[in-house]
Amino acid sequence: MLRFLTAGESHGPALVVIVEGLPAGLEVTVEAIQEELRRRRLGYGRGPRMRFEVDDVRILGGVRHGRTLGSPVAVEIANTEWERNPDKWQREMSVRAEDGPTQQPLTQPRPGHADLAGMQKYGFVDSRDVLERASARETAARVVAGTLAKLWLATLGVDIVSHVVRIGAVAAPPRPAPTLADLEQIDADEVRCLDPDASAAMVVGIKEAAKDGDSLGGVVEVVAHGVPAGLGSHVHWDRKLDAKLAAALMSIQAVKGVEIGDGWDVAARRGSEAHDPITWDPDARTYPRTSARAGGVEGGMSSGEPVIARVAMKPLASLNRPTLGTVDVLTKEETVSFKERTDVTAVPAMGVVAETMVALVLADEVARKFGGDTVEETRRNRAAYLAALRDSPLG
Ligand code: EPS
Repeated sequence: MLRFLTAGESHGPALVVIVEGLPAGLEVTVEAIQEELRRRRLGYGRGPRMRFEVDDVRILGGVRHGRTLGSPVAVEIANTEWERNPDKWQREMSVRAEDGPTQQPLTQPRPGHADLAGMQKYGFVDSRDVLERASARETAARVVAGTLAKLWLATLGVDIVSHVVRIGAVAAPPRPAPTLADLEQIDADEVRCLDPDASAAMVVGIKEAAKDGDSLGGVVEVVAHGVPAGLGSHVHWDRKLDAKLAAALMSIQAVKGVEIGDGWDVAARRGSEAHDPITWDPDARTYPRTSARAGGVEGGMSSGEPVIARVAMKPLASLNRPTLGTVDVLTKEETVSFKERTDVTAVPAMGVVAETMVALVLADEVARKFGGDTVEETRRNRAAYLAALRDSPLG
């Protein structure tokens, strides 16, 4: 339905993304894409790259005079590192055999990174052949795809926000799910956290980890508002909305856990305290729930309530001061891994990427349920579904 592919390496010339399945007539600007990419660069604790990386965007196809054509949308994001370093990255990452290699191979894989398994799987002795693609730089291309999905969803009254609820040992106190109205405040905060005290403590934690050359993980919450009841399905394992969200969120670099609604916590409760009571709204002729424990998904389908997912990111496996033991794959000597420039934490940015992945899953489900070759047709189909629901015996 809606699908996308990315290509490109972190220090290569560019990332590219192709998004297929968008309807015609969607208003798209380079500025809207750049704004989302700017949000992805946010967050205290990012490395030096984020200060000079500009995410130079060029739309190569699928958009004419500010609107999608219904054809695949192709976007290139140039890598500033490549431009700036003709002697280093342009040679190191050159596609021509005669240009390389220019550096010693990286033979001491970082524990917790894709390095070693990737070297074994693809037959490389230089872990740069793995890490350049495993890098979270790739999420810039996903955010471009996600911006297009968000723009489409916005025409259907769906919007998505994220905020940071934990970095390392510091957790923000529980609060109701944020809405789009909170986004400005979230993005203005150094770590994209709504609680000022927690935010300040998170920054202190990041500074301490940075001093030690260490890294920190954390948790973000993503919330989608305006999702109609009935996206996804209970009828097959691979049509369940929560399963799709979990897979999409788990695919983000360094993510190790995803929960929908109260997730792990409900396992410890009794059934009478684990589900969301159903009420009736006679004006809207809908069935609001009085709590959000299920995170807006019941039986693999959206319930009409906000869809809420939490995403846990491990501390980045690249350490500014490597201390974890590894083995040099050529000499078999025990050592510590090679040093690679890195962020102390990327949790605030991961929230923006998580919004992106939720948007792409929801847009795919919208395409599946409502179809439509034009933005207007999808909007009509959605309105007709909701009207039919209100006029049915259920409404
Ligand atoms: C990353 C390491 C760092 C991050 C990078 C992800 O890259 P570099 O080694 O070039 O400083 O900055 O993130 C991005 C470049 C980005 O755009 O998010 C890694 O190893 O995953």
